Amino acid sequence: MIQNPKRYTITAALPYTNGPIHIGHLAGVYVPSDIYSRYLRLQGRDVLFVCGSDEHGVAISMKAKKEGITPQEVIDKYDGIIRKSFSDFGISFDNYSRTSAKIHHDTASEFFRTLYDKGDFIEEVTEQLYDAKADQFLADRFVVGTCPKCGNEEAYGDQCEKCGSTLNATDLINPKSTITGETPILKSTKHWFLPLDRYSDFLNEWILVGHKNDWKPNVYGQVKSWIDGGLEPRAVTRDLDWGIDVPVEGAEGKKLYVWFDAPIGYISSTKEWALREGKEWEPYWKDQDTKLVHFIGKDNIVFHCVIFPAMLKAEGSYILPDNVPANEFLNLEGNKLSTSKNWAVWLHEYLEEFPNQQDVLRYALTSNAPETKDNDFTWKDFQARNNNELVAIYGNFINRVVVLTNKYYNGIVPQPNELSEVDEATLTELKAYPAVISSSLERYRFREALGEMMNVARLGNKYLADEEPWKMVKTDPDRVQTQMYVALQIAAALSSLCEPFLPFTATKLSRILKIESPLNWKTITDNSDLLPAGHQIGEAELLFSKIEDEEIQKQIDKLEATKTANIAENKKAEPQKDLIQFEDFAKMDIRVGTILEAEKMPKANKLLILKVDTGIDVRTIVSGIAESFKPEDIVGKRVTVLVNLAPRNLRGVESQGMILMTTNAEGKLVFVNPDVDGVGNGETIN
Ligand code: B3M
Ligand code: ZN
Repeated sequence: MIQNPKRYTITAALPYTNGPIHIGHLAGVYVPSDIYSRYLRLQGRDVLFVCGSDEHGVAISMKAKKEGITPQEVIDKYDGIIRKSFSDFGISFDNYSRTSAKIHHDTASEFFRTLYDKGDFIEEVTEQLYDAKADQFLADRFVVGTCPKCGNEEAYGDQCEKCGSTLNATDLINPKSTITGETPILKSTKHWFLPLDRYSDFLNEWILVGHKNDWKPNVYGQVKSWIDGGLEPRAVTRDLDWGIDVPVEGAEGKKLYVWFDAPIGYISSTKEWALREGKEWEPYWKDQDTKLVHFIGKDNIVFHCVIFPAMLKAEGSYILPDNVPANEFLNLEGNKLSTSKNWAVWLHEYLEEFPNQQDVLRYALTSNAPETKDNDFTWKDFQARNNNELVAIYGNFINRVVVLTNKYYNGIVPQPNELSEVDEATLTELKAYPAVISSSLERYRFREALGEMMNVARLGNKYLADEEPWKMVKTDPDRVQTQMYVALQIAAALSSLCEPFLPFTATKLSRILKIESPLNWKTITDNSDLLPAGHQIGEAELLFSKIEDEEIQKQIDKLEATKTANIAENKKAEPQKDLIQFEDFAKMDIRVGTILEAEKMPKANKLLILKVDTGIDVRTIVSGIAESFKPEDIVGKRVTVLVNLAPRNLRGVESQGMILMTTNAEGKLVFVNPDVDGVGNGETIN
């Protein structure tokens, strides 16, 4: 682990521009990387925080085919949406580029060419999966099949999202083309392979020995199992029509594999920034005094800890990542987030529902961040975090300090008198918090750091609750001046200590306290006179507002509707039964009827005893619909009745016929209702 780096290069995984981003992306990658970058800046460190859109790869081509537009139109649409989402949520990239940019094509091509000219690739003709019907090779997401490692039946040709394994398409069991559904054949084709096996010793030494103690266990474990499993050469080119051309002779129709070019996107984004800012890019990628940290989700671990470092090592002039603090996955209301099933909270939609409440989501996601294991986002928890913590602790403290300072002193910070022991202890505890929060952040423990930041607000609340300035303002105004001065120092410290986590709140609070720029955390540690006597603060403004049950129920209902739609969309019709002859059908006597009476069958949860007017007679029919209908709700219901079904004895009651039912998208029983206005009971249906 690098000590006292001169500068930091922080990267966040490049989002594919095949769809918008959701809370899982924020929780897993973008909020933690933004917290870390903002934190470092508040220490006065030299930080470069880069990202960009990942615009090649089969995911883009598939989206284009699905939407009937070109890949360029797909990436332009979603690059714009994603950039806006990041900006809306205060993800403070120093540069956000895109891999379709020329600077990236040039950088990635040059990188490939350097390795090619050094003879680092294996050039080989191999058998690859081919869809004869689509006349296309099947790489990556163009093929799905059963993962040979974990049995996931929806594994892609290059990776299994369930177990994180990185695969070769030919590894898949029972592969199927995602273009035509056909079973692929094998066809020869030439590709260039990165001989990962040659880097096994280097990776062992660098990671399994060198980073055994400072890389997160979930990351170290996945990398170790991958290295211990034996590294093999991996193709870094593809037979595709979308991507970066392979810059060597004899490679017509070949593109760079997206996972070869995408990580190089961090470097091209750095170059783009340097060109714009008139800076040197190379120190951020080649100076040993630079700390390089990759923020990613767990499905990207192997690409960032094995493949990209092997590429950097092969090229020879680059530094290697000091840490890759990958997060696990965030689930939503107990189910895996899914773009394809629309099971997500999309960032652009969140802001429509909760305008200007970015920090509430940042707070809730950090509080539940899947740092060591998959975790679950629920709307109820989101509401509780806002109401019970942000409103009740943070907002309440600030509101009391600002309201009382305006009420007692017209917003002017009062001159403190002699500090009591409690005052001294409180200010000493306050000055320790930058180091406490820093210690968690330096170890990428963002949930823990957030909790410590909130303890500063708790410190303020406790101080005011114990001191109760409002009770002695008339009897001992000198004491109250000191109390309010102490409380104001806590508020000032909070405006900076919260900035990495809640940047919008930090800006608002700084504006209320009239603090020109975020306080450097060293300032908070070194002295407690952050808001000197005589400083004028502004009027009180609510930092957070209570979220009502109705607002949350609306979000929960929205997800339920999505679930229903998914069930309906994914419900596969039962296969057809064996053919019958017309004579068989003619034997059935199906009539229109009306339910006259209904009651529950004693000691039988599912059964109702019905009295049905069939037009022929009024008869008893027992029906298994008690879990879907209350007796009183179905009296008078017009129904379809099979009247010549042989009577059956059900729990001592003779049932003479069958009411026709089916199930709806939620799996609930419903009546097969003939459209029978004006049709009398007894009319035949077949
Ligand atoms: N586009 C993210 C993903 O796998 C991928 C990251 C690239 S970072 C170089 O969804
Ligand atoms: Zn798997």
